[in-house]
Amino acid sequence: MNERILPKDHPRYESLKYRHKIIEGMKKLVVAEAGLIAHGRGECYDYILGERTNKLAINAMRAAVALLLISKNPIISVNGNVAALVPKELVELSEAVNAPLEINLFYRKAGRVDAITTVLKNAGASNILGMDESKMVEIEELSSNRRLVDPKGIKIADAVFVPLEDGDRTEALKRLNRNVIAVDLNPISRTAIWADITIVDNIIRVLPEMVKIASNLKKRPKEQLKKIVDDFDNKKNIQDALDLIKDYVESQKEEAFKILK
Ligand code: PTJ
Repeated sequence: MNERILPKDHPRYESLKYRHKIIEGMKKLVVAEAGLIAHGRGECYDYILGERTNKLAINAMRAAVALLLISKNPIISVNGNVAALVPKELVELSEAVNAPLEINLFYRKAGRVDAITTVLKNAGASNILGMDESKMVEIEELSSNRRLVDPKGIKIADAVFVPLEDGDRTEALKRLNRNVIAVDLNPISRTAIWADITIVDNIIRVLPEMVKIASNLKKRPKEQLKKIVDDFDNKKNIQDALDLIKDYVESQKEEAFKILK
C-alpha cells in the first residue's frame, strides 16, 4: 500500500493494513461485499478487548489445537475474509495439525472459489478441498450455501475449524455431532455460543499463535491432549471473555484519556 496513504508511523497502522487487505481482497473477488461489514464488526469487538491476545484465548487455542491433533478427520474451513487476511498462516496450521483446507463460502458468487484457490496456492497450499463445485454434496439441516461441502472434507470430518463464521452452520454441525472450533471476536454470536471451543480473539493473531502451539503439542501423548480438551469449559470461557470486555471498558474510563498528556 502507498506509504503516503498509510504511513508506517500511523498510530492505527496495523488495523489499517488489515483493512486494506480486506478491501483488496474484495476487488479480487476473494472477499464478499458483506465481508467488509463483518470485518468492521470484528474490529469493533477487538477494540473493546484491547486489541491483544488474552490468556483465555491462549487457553482456548491450546484446547483447539489438541482437539485437531486427536481428531481422525479434522478440517479447516476457509472463507473469503480468512483467505485475504492470513493465507500463509492457514497453510502452516493445516500442515502443523494435518488438517486439509476446505473452501466453504456463504456468498457463492461466480469466480470466488477460483480466486480463493489462487490465494491459497500462492501461499503454498497443496491440500485444498472444495474447489470442484460439481462434486459438492449437501449437509443436512442447513439451507445456506454453506451446506455445499466436499465429500472428502467437511462431509466426513469429526472436527471442523470455522474461523469467522455466520451462525447457522455451527448449529447444523453440532446437530450432526461434529466438534466445532470457532474464532470469533464476538463472544455472544450464535457461532460462539454453539461451538465446543470458541477462541475470542482476532484471526490475525490467532493463526500464528496456533501454529506455535501445534509445534509444541504435537509431541505430546494422545492422553495428554485429550485431557486438555476434556478440561476445557466453553461456557466459562465465554463468560470470562465477557468479564474481560467489561473490565477493559471500565479501565478505559481513565486510561483512554492518557493520550492527551
Ligand atoms: O466468504 P464468505 O462468503 O464465506 O463470507 C464470510 C463472511 C465473514 C462475510 C460471512 O461468514 C458473514 O457474513 O459472517 P458474519 O455473520 O458477519 O459473522 C462474522 C463474525 O466474525 C462476526 O461475529 C465478527 O465479529 C467476527 N469477526 C470479524 N472479523 C474478525 C472476526 N473474528 C475474529 N477475527 C476477525 N478478524
